[in-house]
This record gives sequence, C-alpha cells and structure tokens, in this order.
Amino acid sequence: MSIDLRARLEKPEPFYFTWMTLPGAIVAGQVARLPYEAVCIDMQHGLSGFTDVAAMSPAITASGKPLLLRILWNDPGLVGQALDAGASAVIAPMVNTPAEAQALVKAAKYAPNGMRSWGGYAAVQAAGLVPADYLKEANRRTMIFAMIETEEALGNLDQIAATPGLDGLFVGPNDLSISLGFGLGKDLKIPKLEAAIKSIAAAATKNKLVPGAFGGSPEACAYFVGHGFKFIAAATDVGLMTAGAKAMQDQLAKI
Ligand code: 3PY
Ligand code: MG
Repeated sequence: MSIDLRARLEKPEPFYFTWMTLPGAIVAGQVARLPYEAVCIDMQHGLSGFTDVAAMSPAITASGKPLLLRILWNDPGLVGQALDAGASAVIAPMVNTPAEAQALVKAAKYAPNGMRSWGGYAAVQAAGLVPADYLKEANRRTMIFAMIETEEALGNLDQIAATPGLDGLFVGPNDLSISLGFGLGKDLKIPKLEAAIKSIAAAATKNKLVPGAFGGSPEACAYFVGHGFKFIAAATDVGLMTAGAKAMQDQLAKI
C-alpha cells in the first residue's frame, strides 16, 4: 500500500516526484526506485495510454510510493479512469474557469460530493482495502490538482482556487509562459511571468490548497520552493537519463 499522500503533504518539506514520459512497467518500477517520493505518469504529452498505465500502476505502488497521473484533458471520463487505475492524485491540464474546476472535482468524488462511478478495482488493490472501505476512504485519500497554465486561468484564479473539494493548484510553466506571450518557460524571472507564479502560490495558500509546479531541473525546483511551492515535478525520466549520460560523459572525457 502506498503512503497517505494527503498526510504527507500536510508536512512542510518539499515533495519532489518524477515525471514519466516513457511507457512500460519495468521502466516504471525502476523509476519508482529512484530517490523521489512519487511517480507521475504524463498522459497528456507522454507516450503512455491507459493500457500502459494499468500495467505501470502496480509496478509503482508496489514500491510504496504514490502514483500520480497527469491526465490527457479535464474530461470526467478520464478523471474517473485515472483514479480507477490507482492514482493517488490527478493533475488536470488547462483548468481555465471555475466551472471547469467544479466539473473536475465532481468527476473525482463519489456521492454525495460528486459523481464518480464505481469500478476502480486496481485502485482498491493499490489501496490494500476491501471495496467497502475503499468507497469510504476514496474521497479523502485521492487528491485533485488543477493546472493553472493560461492567461484565462489567471483571470479566474481566485474563483478557481475557492472551488470546494479542490486540493491543489499546479503551475505548467511552459504553457503559462506561452500563453502570456513569452514562448517556452525557460526564464521564470520575466517579471510578468514571475508575478503570475507568485499570485498562484498566494491563491493556493489563501485557500489552503497545496501549491504545485512542474520544475524539471534543480534550478527550477529551487525557484519554485523559493516561491512557496511544495508539490514539485523535479525531473522527467528522459531528463534524468540525459543528465546521467552527460555526467558520465564528462567523467569519461577526463580519462
Ligand atoms: C507546462 O509546463 O505547461 C506543463 O504542462 C508541464 O509539462
Ligand atoms: Mg502544460
């Protein structure tokens, strides 16, 4: 059974996780053994489909670390499917309006809080509970993050952050930077972009939400932690492979 993500995120220490773009249960099991606290499978821009995720989920949760899923789109069917696959948290891209944030929460919660449909057998197994106990626990255990990554979402930030049942906000720095007209989010110090990122942290704190962000490098992680973010995608699988190869190549060049 994986750790209780919600209880862990009540602690002040940053929570760093990996971001998987590659499919495969063996790769997932290996990534889960790296020194990060959880594994997120990216179903929006990564290569994993639902059949891949179904096979990767037990390989990740067997390590005791939570599975997180960035879904393809904020669609109620995809939210339910991600939770049914055993995700402890769903990260939904491009949540731009309060109505979209409400729909996201509604799709993720069993009645009376929402309209999640029953049938999450992989989730029941991953939680190590009998079905009736999973039903009682699921609304509390599973966490929902809305990605704030457009100018439109920034305009609706206070209302999105006030959505009952939402657990966190998650910055997509690339899309946010593109949406604000600055291209890929390489320079997080551009004043308008940095002001937007600060406003997202402030909205999360005001509404007791977990502030999250896609980092992807030690520098970006330091930046986000410095701005009060806690739930951070520290590195992608391909990024770690590339960095490891580069570090070794630098050593080999010295032989
Ligand atoms: C973004 O930066 O836009 C993301 O969605 C993170 O991959
Ligand atoms: Mg994005």
